[in-house]
Amino acid sequence: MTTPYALAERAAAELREASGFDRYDLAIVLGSGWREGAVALGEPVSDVATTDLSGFLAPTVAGHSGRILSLDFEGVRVALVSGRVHLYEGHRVDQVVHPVRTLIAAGARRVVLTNACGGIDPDVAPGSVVVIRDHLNLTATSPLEGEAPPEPYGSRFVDLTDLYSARLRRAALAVAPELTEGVYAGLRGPHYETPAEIAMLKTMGATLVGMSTVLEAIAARHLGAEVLGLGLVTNFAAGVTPAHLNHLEVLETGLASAAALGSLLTRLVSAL
Ligand code: 8IG
Repeated sequence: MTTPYALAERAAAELREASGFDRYDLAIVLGSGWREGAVALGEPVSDVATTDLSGFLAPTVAGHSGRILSLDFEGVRVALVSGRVHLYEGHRVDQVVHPVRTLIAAGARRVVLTNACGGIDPDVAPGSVVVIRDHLNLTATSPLEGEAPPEPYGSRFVDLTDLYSARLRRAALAVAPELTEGVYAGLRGPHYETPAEIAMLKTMGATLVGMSTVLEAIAARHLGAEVLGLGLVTNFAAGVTPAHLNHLEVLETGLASAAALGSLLTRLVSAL
C-alpha cells in the first residue's frame, strides 16, 4: 500500500522534474485573495498544473485551479501553491495536506499558510492581516490519524506547543509592524457559524475563524518544517456586527486587499 508520505515523495520528484527547481526554501500556500497579491513576487520561472502531479485533486471552488508557481525572489527559492482543497469538498484529510507534504518533500523547510477568514475581534476590521499565534483544531480529525507514519518519519504523537514558529512570527512582525496576532479556530464548514457558535469560540480564545490551515499546519510541523500562518480577515464573523455574511463580499475584500498582500509578501519572503 502506498503511504501518504511515499505519495508526497513521488509528487515532489515529479514537481522537481517539471519545474526545473531541484529544491525549494519556502512554500507559500495561497488562500482566497492571496493569489492576486502573490503576483507582486514577480514572474514565475515555472508554472506546473497540480493535475500533472501524483495525489493532487482538482479544487472544486470556482476559479481556483491547482497550480504550483516556482520563482527565485532575491535568492530564496519559493513555491506558490494555489488551489487548496478542503474537508468540506468531501476530501480526506490526507488529500487536504498532500500539497504541504509534497513541498516539504521537495525541500521547503519553511511553510507559510495563508487564508481568508472571519474576524471575531470587533477591533480587527475586514482587510486586516493577522499572524496566527496558535490555533484550535475543531475539525475533529488529524492528518496523523490512521496508520503510524513509517520510518524515518517522526512519531504521530507530535508536540504542538510551538506549532506556529515564534521565530517566523517575530520575523513577520519585524518587517510588518502593522500586523497583529490572533488565534485561529479551524472548522469543517462549509456553512458559516451561528452567532452562538461565534460567542462560544470567543470564550475559547479564538479571534479568527475559518475552514483551512489547521490540518496543513499539523502535517507540516510533523515533518519538521517551520510554520507561519497568516489570516486575511474578509468578514466579521456571525453576530460580531448586525450585518449578514456574504460570500461575494468575502471575495471582494480579498480583491481589494491584493496590493497590500503583495507588499506584505515581498517584505516577508526575504525576512523569514
Ligand atoms: I473568508 O466567518 C471566511 N471563511 N468558518 N467562518 C468560517 N470560515 C470563514 C469565514 C467565517 N469567513
